[in-house]
Amino acid sequence: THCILLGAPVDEGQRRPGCLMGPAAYRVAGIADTLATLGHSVEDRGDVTPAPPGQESCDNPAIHHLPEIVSWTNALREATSTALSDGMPIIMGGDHSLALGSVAGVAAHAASISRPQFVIWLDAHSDFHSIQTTTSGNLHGTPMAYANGRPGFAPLPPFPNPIPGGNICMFGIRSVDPAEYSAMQETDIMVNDMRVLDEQGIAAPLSAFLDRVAAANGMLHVSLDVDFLDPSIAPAVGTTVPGGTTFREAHLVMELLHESNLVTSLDLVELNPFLDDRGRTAKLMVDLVGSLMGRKVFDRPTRSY
Ligand code: DIR
Ligand code: MN
Ligand code: MN
Repeated sequence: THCILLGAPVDEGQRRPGCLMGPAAYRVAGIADTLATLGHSVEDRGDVTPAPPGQESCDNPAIHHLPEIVSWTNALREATSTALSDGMPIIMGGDHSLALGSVAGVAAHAASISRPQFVIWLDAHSDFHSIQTTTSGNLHGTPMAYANGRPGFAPLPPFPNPIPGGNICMFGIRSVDPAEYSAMQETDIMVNDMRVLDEQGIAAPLSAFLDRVAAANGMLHVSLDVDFLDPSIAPAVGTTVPGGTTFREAHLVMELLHESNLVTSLDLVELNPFLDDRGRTAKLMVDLVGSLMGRKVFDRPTRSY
């Protein structure tokens, strides 16, 4: 695979400064070498630069840094769709508001080649607010609703070719606000919250979704939020939620995604290196990228008995 690294040092989608250091941390943690060692070609296109922010406003007074996020969305949509013509974009965040742009970019590209777009959202949160419904005002809590074509996103441009709920699968969910919950009730998004993982494990629900992607010849975008992981193994995130996925569950997700051969783009979001413990969260995220891209080291027999 030709892997295209795009740095997206977005920090304005939440209020805990530090995510802007994420792209640098992934580079220091060896993301390019990890991919090259697995036999992939790697092209680092550097950090995306947004246009200077404009004057956009909205009638929700809680909203934080809207003009900056509009600029990031436009720049990341273009960078991601361009990269997808050349290889597999890996968008190194940056907070999760970057997915307003990256997912718009992949959806626009998929529409241009008449393939359906699918998304797997690995996160403690559903990120299903609109600009109108968010009470925190943090736009990192909105990209999944934007991608699903929900109303309430002016002044962002309309999402290109909204992704139907049936093409969206969430894993790891354990923090959903009331307005997100009621909006999701109107969709057929496959929501695998932690209770589903406790009762059914990773493999069965994930395979059911991947079968749908394969049957539709879909493109699959993976959006990996650091808080998908349990805070005990991934402390470098501003919005820790207890009860996340374990090291082994997370690697299993990545290995199954690799074996499916369906993944066409990836976001790495919410890493806040300022909160990290000697780079361990950055290194874990890079190791997960390794599993997603074909590394197999976890008690996989290399011969049969
Ligand atoms: C909360 C937290 N639902 C909000 N969201 C996220 O502010 O809207 N935290 N995405 O990571
Ligand atoms: Mn998120
Ligand atoms: Mn989250």
